[in-house]
Amino acid sequence: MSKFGVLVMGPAGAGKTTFCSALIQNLRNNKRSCFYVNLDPAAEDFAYEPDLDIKDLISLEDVMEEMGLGPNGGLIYCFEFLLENLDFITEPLDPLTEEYLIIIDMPGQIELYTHIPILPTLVKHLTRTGALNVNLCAAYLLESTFVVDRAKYFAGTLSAMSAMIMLEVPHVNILSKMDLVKGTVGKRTLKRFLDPDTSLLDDDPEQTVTGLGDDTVEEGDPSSKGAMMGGASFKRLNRAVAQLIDDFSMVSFLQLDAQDEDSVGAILSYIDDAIQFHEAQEPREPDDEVDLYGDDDDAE
Ligand SMILES: Nc1nc2c(ncn2[C@@H]2O[C@H](COP(=O)(O)OP(=O)(O)O)[C@@H](O)[C@H]2O)c(=O)[nH]1
Ligand SMILES: [Mg+2]
Repeated sequence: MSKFGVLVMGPAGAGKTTFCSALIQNLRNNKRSCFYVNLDPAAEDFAYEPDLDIKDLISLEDVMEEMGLGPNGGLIYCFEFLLENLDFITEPLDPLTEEYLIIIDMPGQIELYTHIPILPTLVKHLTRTGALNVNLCAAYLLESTFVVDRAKYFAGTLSAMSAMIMLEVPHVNILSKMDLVKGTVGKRTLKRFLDPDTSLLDDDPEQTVTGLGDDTVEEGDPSSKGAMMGGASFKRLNRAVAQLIDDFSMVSFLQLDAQDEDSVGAILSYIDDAIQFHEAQEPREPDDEVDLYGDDDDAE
């Protein structure tokens, strides 16, 4: 029996937990079952209580206190502990049928996605045939407000791409909080952000306004923010990042406004397609239909 799930990832504050709640609401409205897993050991507030919460295994607060670690080191410790105790996840997920969508809400620390092979190990465990066999899709959220800072946008896009390459599962990349930029960015410009366009670096209004695009600005302290962010090297770095993204041609974004049911529904259909959810659902037995009509007859 296969299982289906989505791993919701992205930087802190990108809107992951909000998106998870919106997904759960959407699934409920459509009479679909879901199982919500929180893997952020620092998360406190939930619109929907998680069905499984890493905090019941280990708390970040305790780890920081007892091990003398900071929040990022503490988080890595929590995940290493989780990997040593995978039954914590396996046992509750094991009985779920193919009707369920398992939603896994991740923490935002970038270390988890880029530095160490914790996530690939977890994903392999979830997807491995013979163990849980979850058809898993990753949803990587990036805040759409990044579009006002194009260097940040390309850096965020690079981190999405790095997660795609590292995890080797189907990916859906999402620009979240679209309601915040809808009125400020024109449709045509927005399109260039949805399908990352390197030429965005050529006509960056921020750079022209502040003069940061000028190679000769800011002599003096080379470590000043202005010198670093406005210098030729920074421009070359951004260009190289954008070129890399363009060369791989792997990343494009869907738009999300978590308050808008249609927007959430559209993203859910992409996720369903990526994991082939509908293909696996039990076809209704002809007998069931007879029963249904039978019920109707009874009601009349
Ligand atoms: N305007 C707007 N704010 C959002 C949206 N999604 C999330 N937020 C806000 O962004 C902040 C961080 O959201 P959260 O879901 O906790 O992010 P997480 O750290 O990625 O889990 C919260 O204050 C949310 O209310 C959205 O679609 N639109
Ligand atoms: Mg969260």
